[in-house]
Amino acid sequence: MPTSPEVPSPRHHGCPSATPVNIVLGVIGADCHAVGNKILEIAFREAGFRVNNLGVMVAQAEFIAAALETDARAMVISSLCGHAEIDCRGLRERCLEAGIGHILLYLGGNLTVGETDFPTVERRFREMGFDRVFPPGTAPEEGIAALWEDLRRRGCRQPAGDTKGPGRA
Ligand code: B12
Repeated sequence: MPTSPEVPSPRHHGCPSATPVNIVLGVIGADCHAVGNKILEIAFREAGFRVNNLGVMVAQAEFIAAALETDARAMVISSLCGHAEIDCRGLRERCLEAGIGHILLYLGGNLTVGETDFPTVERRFREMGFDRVFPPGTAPEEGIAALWEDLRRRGCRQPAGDTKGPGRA
């Protein structure tokens, strides 16, 4: 499965430059590791995103519903417990089915158990349709910089004003 297609879907064709960029954040699957999620929420919000933080133990369908509801440009997904491959399988395809095939998919955390060769891990998740895959312990700032870079390529720019998102917390 390639990464998100070059041709944008009818939705997610870029963002009006004056409005804040919505993202959906969460920890996927049965994973309950909560601390990094809260840190990511604060960091992305302070960086200017409107963060819809779904928290921990989030199903793929919940990510997709939230992305549709908020017209999100990206899903920023964590997986810490080592089950990322199972929990993330089919997500890109489900996004395509839902009409948000062009949404950016970011993934980070402790994605596997006992596998230390990150380039191999990264390749596997890229083949599953993730746009960016981050190794264990990646600082939120690295993800934020990458996201602005990807969004800029799609015609978005960082807004100066409203940074409050529709998140739960
Ligand atoms: C605390 C903890 C727990 C607590 C969680 C409490 C809670 N509600 O949060 C409890 C005790 C419940 C727990 C349970 C389990 N845990 Co635990 N846990 C940890 C521990 C010690 C710390 C996690 C933490 O809070 N880190 C601090 C935060 C700030 O860091 P972070 O989560 O990594 O997130 C940062 C970065 O990774 C990054 N990041 C994260 N996601 C993303 C995404 C993107 C896009 C980007 C850019 C960056 C990014 O930014 C975050 C903020 O700085 C880690 C070991 C460790 N030192 O990391 C193990 C660890 C994650 N747990 C582990 C395991 C195995 C489990 C269990 C399966 C154990 C068991 N057999 O039951 C269960 C799973 C339960 C479940 N359903 O999820 C393993 C995972 C193994 C793996 N993947 O290889 C670890 C690595 C321990 C180990 N070395 O074996 N755990």
